[in-house]
Amino acid sequence: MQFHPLLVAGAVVLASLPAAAAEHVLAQKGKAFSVKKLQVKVGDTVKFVNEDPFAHNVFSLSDAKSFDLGSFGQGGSKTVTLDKPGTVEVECAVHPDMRMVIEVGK
Ligand SMILES: [Cu+2]
Repeated sequence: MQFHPLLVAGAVVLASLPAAAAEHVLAQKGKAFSVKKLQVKVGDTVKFVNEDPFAHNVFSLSDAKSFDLGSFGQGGSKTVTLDKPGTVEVECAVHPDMRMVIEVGK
């Protein structure tokens, strides 16, 4: 039995597609992040949501992901895409005690 070349090519493309990226929601509430540690995969996004009645400025200087979301107030949200594997240490420029870690796996 012979396989049609186009069918074989299609199967290869389907098999190599990455899994759908997930969105993780991470709240800032009571001058703290809702979780201290988050496990994600490369390509996933993390949505930072401010539930405090004052502003936060979430940032990271990590090699795996360096970003600065700027100051955003209550109800505001910013989304970050984790595009490299590694450890991302997340901090808040307004509240030095606010810290959490995102582990980005392959
Ligand atoms: Cu803060």
